[in-house]
Parts: sequence; C-alpha cells; structure tokens
Amino acid sequence: MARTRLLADYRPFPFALTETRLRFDLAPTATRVRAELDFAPAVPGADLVLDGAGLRTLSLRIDGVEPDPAAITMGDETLTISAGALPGGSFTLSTEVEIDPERNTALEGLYLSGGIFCTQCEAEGFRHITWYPDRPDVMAPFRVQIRSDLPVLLSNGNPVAAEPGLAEWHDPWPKPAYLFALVAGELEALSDRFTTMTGRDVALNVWVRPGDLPRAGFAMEALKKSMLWDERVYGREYDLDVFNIVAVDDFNMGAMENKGLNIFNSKLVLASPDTATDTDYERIEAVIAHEYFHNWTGNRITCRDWFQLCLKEGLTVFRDQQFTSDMRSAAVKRIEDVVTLRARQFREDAGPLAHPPRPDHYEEINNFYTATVYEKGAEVIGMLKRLVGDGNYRAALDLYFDRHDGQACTIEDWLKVFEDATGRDLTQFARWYTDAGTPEVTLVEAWDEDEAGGTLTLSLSQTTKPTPGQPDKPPRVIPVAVGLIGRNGGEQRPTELLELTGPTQGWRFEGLGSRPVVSALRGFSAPVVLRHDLDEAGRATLLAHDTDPFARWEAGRGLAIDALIARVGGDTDAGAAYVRAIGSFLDGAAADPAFAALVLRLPPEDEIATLLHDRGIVPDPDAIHAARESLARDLARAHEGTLAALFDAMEVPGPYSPDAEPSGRRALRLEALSLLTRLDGGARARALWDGARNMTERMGALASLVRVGQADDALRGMETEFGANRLVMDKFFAVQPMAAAPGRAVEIARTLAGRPDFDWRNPNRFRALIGGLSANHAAFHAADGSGYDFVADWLTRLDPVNPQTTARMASAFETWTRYDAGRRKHARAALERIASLPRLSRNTAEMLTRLLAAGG
Ligand code: B3K
Ligand code: ZN
Repeated sequence: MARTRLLADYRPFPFALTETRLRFDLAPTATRVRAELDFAPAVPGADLVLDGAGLRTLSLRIDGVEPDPAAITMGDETLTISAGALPGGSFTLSTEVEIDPERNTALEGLYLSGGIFCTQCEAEGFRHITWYPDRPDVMAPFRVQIRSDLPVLLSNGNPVAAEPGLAEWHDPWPKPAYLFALVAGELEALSDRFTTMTGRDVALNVWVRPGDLPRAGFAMEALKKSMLWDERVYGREYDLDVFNIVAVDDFNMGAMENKGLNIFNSKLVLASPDTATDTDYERIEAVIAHEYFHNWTGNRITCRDWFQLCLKEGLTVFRDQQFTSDMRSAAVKRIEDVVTLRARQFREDAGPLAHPPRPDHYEEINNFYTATVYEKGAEVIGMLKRLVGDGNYRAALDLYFDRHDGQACTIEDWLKVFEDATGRDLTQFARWYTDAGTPEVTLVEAWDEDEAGGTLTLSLSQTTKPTPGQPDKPPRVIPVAVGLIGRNGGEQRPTELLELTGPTQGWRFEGLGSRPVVSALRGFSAPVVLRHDLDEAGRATLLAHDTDPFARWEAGRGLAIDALIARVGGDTDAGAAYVRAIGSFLDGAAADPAFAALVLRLPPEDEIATLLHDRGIVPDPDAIHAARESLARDLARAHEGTLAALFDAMEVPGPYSPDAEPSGRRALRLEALSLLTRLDGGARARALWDGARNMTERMGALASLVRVGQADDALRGMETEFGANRLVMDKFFAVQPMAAAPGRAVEIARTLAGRPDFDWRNPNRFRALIGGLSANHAAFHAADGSGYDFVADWLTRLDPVNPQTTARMASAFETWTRYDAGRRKHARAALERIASLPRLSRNTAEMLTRLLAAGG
C-alpha cells in the first residue's frame, strides 16, 4: 500500500522524551520487551502517536494505570493515545510486548543471526522492537537491561552492571531510536585500549564468533587509526568508556553506526591474507572508519527527518574518503571514487530512479540509501570545500559541531554554518541538494595566436536533462578546475578554479605564446559529465604529462572510450592512438603501480552502454562485450612483452601486507595478467593460482580463468580448501556468473543456485550470486531475456523473506528502458511478473512502480 511521505509535511514531535528505559528478556521465539518512556508535553493538547509493527502488546500503562481503551486508536503501524487520556504534565508510559526474533528474516529490528541476537534499527527498525516515537528527531538517553543465559550481552553506552544472566547499560548521550543496538551471544573479543586526546581511556573490543579471532586484528588496527585521525583532522574525540564492534553473518548492508556498539557484516571485519583480498582490506579499513566517524557526523549531530539522510551520509562518506586518501594514495583513491560514482550514481541519475541528494518524497526510506545520497552527497561536500577553501571548510565544520551538538538537523542548518563562517551566499549552491540529474558541461576552446601574445578563450556551458518529477533544471554553481599543459609537456598554467554559475560563461588566458592542451575538471572538481573535444594528440599529451593525476587518468580513459565506441559502431580496428599511448605509458608504469593498474583497466561494459545511450545510440550489449574484448586483445598483443615483464616484476616477495604499496603492485600484476590471459588461454593464470600465496592472487587468477572457461580445477580446489568459510565461498558464488562468458553465465548461475550451500536467505550469499549475474552486463541483458528472468525469479522468491535486500537488488533493472524493443519487452515482462506478486513488500512495490513508470 502506498503511503507517500513528504518533506513538506514535517511537524516537530509534540512531546520531549527525557529518558528511555528498556528491559529485554531474550528468548528466540518469544522475547519480552518492557519499555518505560518519560514524556514531557511540548505542545499542549497533543495526542501521543507511537510507532510499532508486528508487536504482540501485553500491557500499556500511563503512570501505572491502564488508559480507557476508547482513548486508544490503532492505525497501520501506529498507536495513538488521545490527549484527553494523558496527564497535563510529565508522565511515564510503560508497555510490555512480545516479539519473535527467530522468525524475523527481514533482518530489521531484533533478529537472530546464527544463534546471535542482534539488531538493525536504521531507518525504521526500532518499531519492530517496541512502541516508540520512531523518528530521528526524538532523542533520549537510554538505560537498557538485558536478561539472558548467553555469555555476552551488549548494548549502547557504558556498562553499569554485569552478572550471570543480566547486563545493564547506560547511554548518557541522547540518541534517536535508530541508533539503538543490542547483541547477545557466544562471542569472543579481541580487546585493546585507546587514549583520547584529552587522556580518556577507552576500552575497544572487536567481537566475533569463537574461531574468528585471528581474523579480527586488522579491523582493530583500522579502528585505532580512525580514532586518531578524527582527533587530528577534525578535532573530534570519542565520548564513552567503551567502543564495541560486533561481526554478524546475516546483515542487509555493510555495517551500522549504533552509538558505542557498531554492528558489522562479517565480511567487513574478518580478514586474513588467505581469505581476504587487498580490496577487502581496503574496504574494511574504510567502513570501520566510516562507522566510527558517524559518532560525530550522525550520532552527536543527527538528522531531523529521513529526507536529510545525506546530512550524515554524504558528510561521513566524504570524511572516510579523506581518511583513505591520507592512509593510502590520494590520487588512486580519487580515481577509484570517480569510477564508482560513474558506475553507480551517474547510472542512477540517468534513469527512472533518479532523485536529488535530499529527496522531498518517498514511500519507503530504505530505498533511499543510494549512491546519490551517499556518494553524490559526498561530492557535493567536496565541491563546497573547493569553493570556500580548506581553512574556511575547517572553520565551518568547527562551527557545525559547536552549534549543533546534540541536535537533529537539516541541510539548511548545514549550509547556514558555511554561510556564517565564510560570508558566502549559498542559495544557488543549495540546488545541488534539491535537484536531481548529472549536469553536462561543455567546454569549447577558441585560440587566437595574434591576440595579446596568444590568447585562449574557454567557454563553459551547462545543461541538465529532466529527471522524474523535475522537468526544468536551472543552472547550478559548478567549480571547474582547469590547468594548461604545453605541447612539449610542461605545465603552462597551474590549476585555476573556474566557477560556472550561468548557462554559459567565458574565461580568457593571455600571453600563452603557443596553444596549450587544456586539462579540465582536474581532480574531478564537480560531479558532472564534461564534454570537451580534445583530439587524440591532446589526450596522449595529457596521459603522458598532466600534473593532475585524475586528469591524466581521464585522458587515457577518453582514448579508450573513443576506441570502444568506434568499435561498437563497426570500425573494428579503431583505437590505434589508444594502444600507442598505453605503450608509452607502460614504460613508466612501474613507478606508480596502483595508478598504472587503473590506467590499464578498460571501462566497464555498463558504462559504455551509458555513454552510447547519452549519444542517442541504443546500446547492443553483445557488440559492447565484443568490442571491449577485442580492444583488450589488441592491447595485449601490441604490448605482450612489456606486460609479461611487468607481470614478473610486480611480484611481491615476502610476507603479505595489505598496505598501499604492495597492494598496488599486486593490482598492476593482475591487470597485466588479465590482458595476457586473452593471449595465453590461461597458462599464466593457472600457474599463479597454483603458486598463489594469498587470496588477492587467487581471486585475480581465478577471475582470469573463469573468463576463459578454464577454471574447473581451481574452483574444485577452492571448494575443498574453503568449503566451510562463508566469506570465501561468497567469492566462489560471485566470480563465476560475473566473469564467465556472457553466453554461459546464466546457465552457470542456475547451476550454482541449485547447490545445497546456496543459502539464499543470507544476504551476502544472495548478493554474491544474483548480484554477480546482474554485474555481467551482456549476460544480464541477454537478448532472450534469460538474465532478466533469472534475476526476477530470485527477487520474487526473496521478497516475502527479506524486502529490503530484494528492493535494493531490483535496481539491477534501472537501465532497462535504454535497450532495444526486444530486450525491453523481456525486461518489462520480468518486472511485471514481480509486481504481480500477491503480497509484495512496500519496499519492492515502490521500486517497481518507479522502474515501470519509465517504460511509458
Ligand atoms: N547508516 C547505515 C545504513 C543503514 C541502512 C538502512 N537501510 C550504515 C552507514 O551508512 O554507515
Ligand atoms: Zn553511513
């Protein structure tokens, strides 16, 4: 049933909640929850509306007395006590309910994961635990009592009592219900301590299942680095006596920032060289940091309502990106972030699910934890920082923390601190938060040799295509960082930030002597599509000489894209300039292997489809796949010797370390391998698999073997060695449908789905296989509709069990309307089949309505 929520409908909660006391008597199928809530009226005469879902209510009292039943109205997920039944002043509401964690397969509220009780309350999960004003602007200190025979009983805040069968926790920092957490089970801790900048001693624990302790050390190190970094860079100190992290196997997303008790998907905690790849290590470090950073940006200062989600998520992503840049290579991190942004957010912005970073309506908020809210939310902050400068950014953040500590805030509050700290008017800038769509910026150059010793005029113009519900897009302020490189490779002008505010503007650069190559959108200074007709020689110059690493990488990317698009269009030999430029680049590749690995990687097929669609061409997934494969082969053939030498030279001797330097070498080695496999049929990959000394080498080798259909032995070996390790087996389920030849991938996925260890109720396993297939562009978009059908069948099956993960994965279909009529027919049929499910969840229903609306 649709229930549209509107930003415009926001009203403050008419009561203050001064304390929340909870008591849990844990039992797998019948947990009792007693709640005592101390309310003080803020608006006289208001009814008290509480949220609740799936609760068996045993009692409800106001100051110890049962109210007249006539004063209580039950709604869909609400309970209203009419004002007349409430005392005029403060009162305590006590309730007792029973809930069933074992049958909670949706993994929202209190549930069991492999015998461990755990919770997930963001966004609206707390209402599955007890009657409560489940909205982020109602904040209270919590006292929690847990009764259970299980040995470890955790909640938020500081422990105040622990005896066999009972634990009590007190969280003094007022928080909304979405930050509540409880964990109970047989767990072991890796423990450490941290002394904060003012000398407070904090106990740190990473809780895992017995047996997993040896894989918890990296997460602990990442936590300590994050705590130190936030003190050093943002002046933010931790504020409780303990900080607990718990790893669980069944989790709908990556992790959750509950106050003092972060709960993590085990794949983002557990790591050892033989089970986790370099990429896993980097993600673990980033997500541990992200959740920790939420303690200030999210918890101490939270969101007034869920429309403001990017207030905490955009800022916290921005902070975790800064952290990773500091811990590793800033250039590499920036390029990786742009690759992800284009693959996920630009794709979202260009399709039926487009929405602004701050949406103004939704049916189901869980559908808005998106690339736009997170990653574009972070880009918007990056632009703000670029526009006001680093010093002003820091001053604005200091003001934000001072002014809003303990509050539930809005994007307007956020922009106001920047206006107050810098004196800058951010009215136009605010459009980045309210307007959906990716602006297209066109750069046109005019060169006049004779004027003022050689003058270059750059004219920039912007347009943004309509998005659902937003036909008109007024111009935004777009910071475009530009530098000029001489034809001989030297930098002629350092980076300058051009602020495009109107539809079209021009800038003049005089006294240049000879015509330079324009290096535009340096550092990816704004999340826009830049159209800049740079010729092949210009791009090659930038790839060879640009001082800005992003622009350098982008120049190589541009050459690759031109080659791929020409090949898709039938010019099968296109790309000589690209192949040549990569040849020169490879000579110096060993100097920065991580960067070189990114330069060597061809754009993903889905991105090529997006680019074709942007140019008004209907993408043919088979032709795109063929073009990408042929270009990879030509590249390998042209540089076989160099690539083979790099493959050998980039071997990392000695014990494994996940640090940036050795990871970069392995990344380059595996890029070289992936190209060489196109020539040697898998010989090198097999040898690497046989001699692999860590999971990074194994997975690199395995992906190459799967691609050429030579992976049977390796896959058997993987099962024998790692059959009992869930996280490694997730990789087994993911790599096959993802890397297999498109013609075989659906059949491979079907076979995998028939295995007894395809535990599809586990979100990681489901995402591995179903997400793996949807990530294989030409297989998912198979002309006969088999890819769509496979994914739709599984979404149909998962929806009654876990709506949140189903709805999330339905976004695989977000590009369906850009393909040909035959494919569109299959996709529509698949989507309509899901939509016709008798009891479709609100989550999935909303996604399908939006997806199908795009088909006209
Ligand atoms: N805040 C959580 C995400 C909650 C998702 C709810 N559907 C994790 C994070 O962004 O840190
Ligand atoms: Zn977050």
